[in-house]
Amino acid sequence: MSTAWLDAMPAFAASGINCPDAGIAAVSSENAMITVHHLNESRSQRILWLLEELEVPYEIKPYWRDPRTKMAPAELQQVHPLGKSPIITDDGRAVAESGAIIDYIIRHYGGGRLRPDPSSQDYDDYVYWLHYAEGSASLPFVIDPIAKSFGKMATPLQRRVDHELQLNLGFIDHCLAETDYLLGGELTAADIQMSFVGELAVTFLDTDRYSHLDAWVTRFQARPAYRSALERGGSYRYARQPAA
Ligand SMILES: N[C@@H](CCC(=O)N[C@@H](CS)C(=O)NCC(=O)O)C(=O)O
Repeated sequence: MSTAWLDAMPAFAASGINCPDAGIAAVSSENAMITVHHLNESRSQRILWLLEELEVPYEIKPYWRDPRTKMAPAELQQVHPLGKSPIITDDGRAVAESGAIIDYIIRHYGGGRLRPDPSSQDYDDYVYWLHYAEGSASLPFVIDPIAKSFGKMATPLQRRVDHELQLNLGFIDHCLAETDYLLGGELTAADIQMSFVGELAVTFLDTDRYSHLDAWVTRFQARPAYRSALERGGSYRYARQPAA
């Protein structure tokens, strides 16, 4: 495959990244502690939560969205060419993409915690949720505000988005009907990966019809590790106040 397009993109060229390494790039590192490249009000909050649950030491390098465009600063492209958050750096490598980061942290630092036994059927479900969160469930939430910004012109698209939102939220709600967490009675990293979808739902939509999902968000947001991550990460509009 031609890589001529790389030359046109300085951040890509500088990183030396090619496709097989696209999510995991070599970086220089002087300290061994995990650094979370954390964008305010973003998906990277869940990585802080995971590290708090595991009690793994980490440091935060904060980045701030442009107040007008809401985009991440260009500086984040120095860490990974796509410049999206979350990214972690650890042991001389940058790992991007929430699901890949969670999988990496669980494998390297989890010590068997927050995941089912890899030989069990539950593990297949666990991998499903890790992929489903960003591969399918988030997509209608990303398209929804774009469709809305086009107003009436986007009515057919909006109908499709509304259908996808209902389909996915109905599915997640159904999966939580009889258990506290996605894989049963205990929190796993699958809940952490899926948490952003739940938080988008309770923040932007009426979740009366999705009471199990709503209760799950309330439940995980009350966890001490979740609250510690909030304190460390700063302002996060998707966290509800715990009931008094
Ligand atoms: N699927 C990616 C999505 C990454 C992503 O789009 N992150 C958003 C924050 S929630 C971002 O960096 N937005 C700023 C920008 O696009 O400039 C993941 O889960 O890591």
